[in-house]
Amino acid sequence: MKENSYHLHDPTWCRGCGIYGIFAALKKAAASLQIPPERMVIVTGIGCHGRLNNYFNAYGFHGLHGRVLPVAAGVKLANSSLAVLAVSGDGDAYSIGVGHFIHANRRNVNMICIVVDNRVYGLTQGQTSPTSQKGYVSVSSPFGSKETPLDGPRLAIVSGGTFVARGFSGIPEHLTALIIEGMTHNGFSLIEVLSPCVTHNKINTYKWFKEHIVNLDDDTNFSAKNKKKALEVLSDQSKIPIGLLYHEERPSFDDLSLPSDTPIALTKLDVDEKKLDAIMKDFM
Ligand SMILES: Cc1ncc(C[n+]2csc(CCOP(=O)(O)OP(=O)(O)O)c2C)c(N)n1
Ligand code: SF4
Ligand SMILES: [Mg+2]
Repeated sequence: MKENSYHLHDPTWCRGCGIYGIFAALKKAAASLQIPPERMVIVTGIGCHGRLNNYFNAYGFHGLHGRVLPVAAGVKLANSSLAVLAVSGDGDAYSIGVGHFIHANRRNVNMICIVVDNRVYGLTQGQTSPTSQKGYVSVSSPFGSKETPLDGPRLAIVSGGTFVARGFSGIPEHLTALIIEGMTHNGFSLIEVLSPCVTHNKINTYKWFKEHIVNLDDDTNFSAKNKKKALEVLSDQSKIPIGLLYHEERPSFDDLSLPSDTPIALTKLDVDEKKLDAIMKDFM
C-alpha cells in the first residue's frame, strides 16, 4: 500500500490548518505499517478534527462530541483484529469527554488516540477550550481566560496511561515516527498533537510553537521509562516538551481474560455457529 492509497478526498480544512500535517503523518504511518484500509477504523468526535475520517481511506465513524473513546473501545473489543484510531479535539477529549479520557488511559484498550490540540473550539468559531492559555480572548472569554490550562499528557500519565506522547503538526516526520510507535504499542497510546488553528488562534501559531517546544527524543538524558521524571518535565511551564514522554508495558484490556478463561475481546471467542444461528433467530 502506498501513502496515496489512504487519500480518499482532498480535505477542506482552512488553508494552513495544522490538521493537514496530522493527515499527512497518518497516511505515512499507515503506509509504513502496511495496514490494509479495510482493517483500519477511524473514530472521530465533533469538531474540525472530526472531518478527518471523511478524507482518509479506511472505515470511519463520526461520533458524538466527547464520545470518541467509548465508541473506539467498543469497536476494538468487538473486533480486536482491527487497527483502531480515535481522533479527538482538545475540547472533545479534555472538556466534555475528559471522563472517558481518564478511564481509557487506565483501562489500556489496545488502540491509538490522537488529540488535535489547537487550543480552541475550532469548528464553533474559536471559543476558549481547556488548553487555551491564560489571557486568551474569545467570545467565551472576552476579558481573557482566567483558567489554568489542562495538560493532557500529564493527566494521561497520572490516570495510568501506558504510552503518552506529544507531537507537533509542524514537524510531520517526527509525528509520523510517534504514530508508528503508538500503533505498535500493545495498549492505549495517546498522542497529543500541537496543531495551530490559523483562523481563530492568533497566539499559538507555528512560530510560537516552534519557539516554545523542546524535543525530548533528542535529549539523551531523558528516559521515557521514568514516570517521575516525565511528570517533572511536564510540570516545567517554561517549555512544551514533545516526543515520547512516558512508556510502560502492561497487558492491554483486550488481552485479558475473564475468570472463566473467556477472552474479553469478542473476536477471540470460539463461536458456536449453531448457537449463534439460534440466537439470531430471536431477533428476526
Ligand atoms: C454535546 C455537544 N455539545 C456541544 C456541541 C457543540 N460543539 C461542536 S464542536 C465543539 C467544540 C470543538 O472543539 P474541539 O473538540 O477542540 O475540536 P476542533 O474544532 O477544535 O477540532 C462544540 C462545543 C456539540 N456538537 N455537541
Ligand atoms: S477553523 Fe481552525 S482548526 Fe478548523 S479547519 Fe480552520 S484552521 Fe483548522
Ligand atoms: Mg480544538
